[in-house]
Amino acid sequence: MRAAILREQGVPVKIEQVDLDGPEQGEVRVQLVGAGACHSDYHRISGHVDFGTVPYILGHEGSGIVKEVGPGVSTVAVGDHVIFSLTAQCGRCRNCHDGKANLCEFWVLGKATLPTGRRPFSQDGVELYADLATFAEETVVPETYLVKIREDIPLEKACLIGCGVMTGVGAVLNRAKVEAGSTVVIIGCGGVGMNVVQGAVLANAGKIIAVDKVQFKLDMAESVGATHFIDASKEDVVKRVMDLTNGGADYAFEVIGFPQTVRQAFDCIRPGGTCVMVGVPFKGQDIAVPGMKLFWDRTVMGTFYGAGRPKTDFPWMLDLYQDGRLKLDELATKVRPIEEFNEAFDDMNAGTAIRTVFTF
Ligand code: PAD
Ligand code: ZN
Repeated sequence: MRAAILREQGVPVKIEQVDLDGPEQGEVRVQLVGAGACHSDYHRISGHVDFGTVPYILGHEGSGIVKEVGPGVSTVAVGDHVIFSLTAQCGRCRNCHDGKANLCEFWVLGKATLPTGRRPFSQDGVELYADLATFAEETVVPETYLVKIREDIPLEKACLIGCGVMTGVGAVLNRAKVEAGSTVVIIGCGGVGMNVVQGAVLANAGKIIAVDKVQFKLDMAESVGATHFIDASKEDVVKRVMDLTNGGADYAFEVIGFPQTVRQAFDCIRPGGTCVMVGVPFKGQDIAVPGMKLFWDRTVMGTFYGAGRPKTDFPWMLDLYQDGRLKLDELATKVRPIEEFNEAFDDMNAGTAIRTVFTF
């Protein structure tokens, strides 16, 4: 079975043959159908985030079909269509009860093993690290990481819900709770930022100001509902936002991962406004804002996974897609076989793709 294995940060990823043990208690084996290339994968590949667990099977955005269930599994069955969630949703811990499933206390992603410490992937008898491992033909995960979905939606599209859509739309609706009529700035309109734009549309925001350095991204942002556009490679972003909003936006979302652009987002908001950091910060970097500006009721907010409650949010998002009110087809700008792995990330860096979906 093929899988994309990161062996060393900064070195191109190879598609290699691996072995996979079957599911044990509470675990499920899933055959992947679609898997999206997210910048969070690239942070690991490039070394932007600390990463000790190699060799590692990459991938966290994905969808597929249940092939086998381990003992005790009750929420999915063989043949079910599923989307992978970045977080467990155990339904029993304090945060799950509190509606904060993204902070489920049984979250293990990042440890690169199953919750039991087991590592089901191996190669020539050597165990490999993995989290959801959606860049593999098949994977084994706890059932708490899977959301069963309706079967009339193509899985190559549905996979985008698992990270980019949940994070972006969720950042607006679940985390920041943007009110109708608000002015919203989105700095960084890639695979996740495009979904912040979509979230702002769903929130009935007023002006939706898209900021990017690539014209293609601004064009795409228009196609999903942004109303104003700033080319950060040519224009003074803060000044333009001040002009467009008469003194500052209500919300500004940073969706790249640089401290300078978080600061730029903060500088775009008015007194009482909220700056939301969606991008994953590079390792060891602090976020600094001027204290006197913060004093005037401004808020700086982080968001992991758009305050996602996967079992609640994925189904309504798919319903909106089916009704034409949430766009997925437009976001999946390229479909590639998993063998074209490195090319997809070249596209990401060149700014020529919103999301590439891998197929197997
Ligand atoms: P992407 O590479 O598709 O999009 C980034 C966008 O930013 C691109 O369109 C770039 O052109 C644009 N950009 C770069 N520099 C600038 C600049 N100076 N000014 C304006 N625009 C610029 O990445 P993505 O959308 O897949 O991910 C974006 C970030 O979100 C990244 O840091 C990723 O790790 C993070 C993320 N966070 C969560 C979470 O839970 N908060 C989840 C998933 C992804
Ligand atoms: Zn992601």
